[in-house]
Amino acid sequence: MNERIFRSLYRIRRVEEEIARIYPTDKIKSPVHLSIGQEWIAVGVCEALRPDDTVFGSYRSHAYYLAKGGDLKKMFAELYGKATGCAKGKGGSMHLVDVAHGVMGASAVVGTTIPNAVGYAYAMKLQKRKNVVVSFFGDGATEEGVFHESLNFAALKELPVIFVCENNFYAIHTHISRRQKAPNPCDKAKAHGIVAEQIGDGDTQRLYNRINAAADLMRAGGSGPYFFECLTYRWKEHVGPNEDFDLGYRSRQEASPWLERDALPRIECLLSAEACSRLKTEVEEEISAAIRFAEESPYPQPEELYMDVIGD
Ligand SMILES: Cc1ncc(C[n+]2csc(CCOP(=O)(O)OP(=O)(O)O)c2C)c(N)n1
Ligand SMILES: [Mg+2]
Repeated sequence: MNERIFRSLYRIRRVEEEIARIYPTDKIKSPVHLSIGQEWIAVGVCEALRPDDTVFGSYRSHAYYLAKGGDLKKMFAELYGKATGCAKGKGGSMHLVDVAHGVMGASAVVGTTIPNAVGYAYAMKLQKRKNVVVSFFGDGATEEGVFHESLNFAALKELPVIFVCENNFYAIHTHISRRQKAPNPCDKAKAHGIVAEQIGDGDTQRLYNRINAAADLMRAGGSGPYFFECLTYRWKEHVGPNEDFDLGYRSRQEASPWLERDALPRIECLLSAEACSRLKTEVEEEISAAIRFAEESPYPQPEELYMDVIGD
């Protein structure tokens, strides 16, 4: 298990570092919201899911797309705006999708995929399927009205959905304490009658165990939903490949304890040197091949502009 978790964490970290490296060349044609520092949440959750379980999430999408099994070549091609991308090069980083692997699509509009996940879980329940649905969202999404409507409905109908709040304390540049009088996501879930639990930063194994237990209970016919608040920190700027400590809304001093708790070395030290180096080599080769695939792929044809568009 530790090898799987390390591989997934390392893969996401390295993919996003490569995105940050390539970004200034303008080959990547979409804005990118990096999750460096927060990857452990997607990994801890998705490692506990089955291939036919589904995830819904926000524009900060790379980590859960990859952790759930999304195709890496199609992801890089999507970022490059190429026809071989997972959304045919028309969606970019904020609209990653891989339905075959249970990644049901990201959205740039804060909070919107929470009701999508709940609706999907309602369908699962009506069809008596044993699958679990996960909804990933940030602390900012807990300020949306649709968050509360969705939690209420999921609780009322006892749906097999796991809400995962990635609480990095910021919505763009504004700290949660300046946005909310009662800034505790778990309290909001409990107010809707949902079992809620907070997980400390970088505790991948604990998160994995807790998601596993919740998913097992729901598959065995127990009622959902469940709510997990994961404490975390965004290392890079809100959108883009750089740091942003020069902006003044947060300090390097505030960030440093979070950086010290990084999940990656915490799991790496549990593996043998041989296993680490083998896994790293495999991942690096896969990433190089995916970037090559994106670079060599064609752009969409002009006719593609009017395809997949809802209209008369
Ligand atoms: C409905 C809506 N309102 C406002 C925005 C502008 N916006 C984009 S990202 C963001 C911050 C969201 O913060 P959070 O949910 O905590 O996610 P994080 O970026 O921290 O992962 C906001 C307000 C938006 N995209 N959609
Ligand atoms: Mg946030």
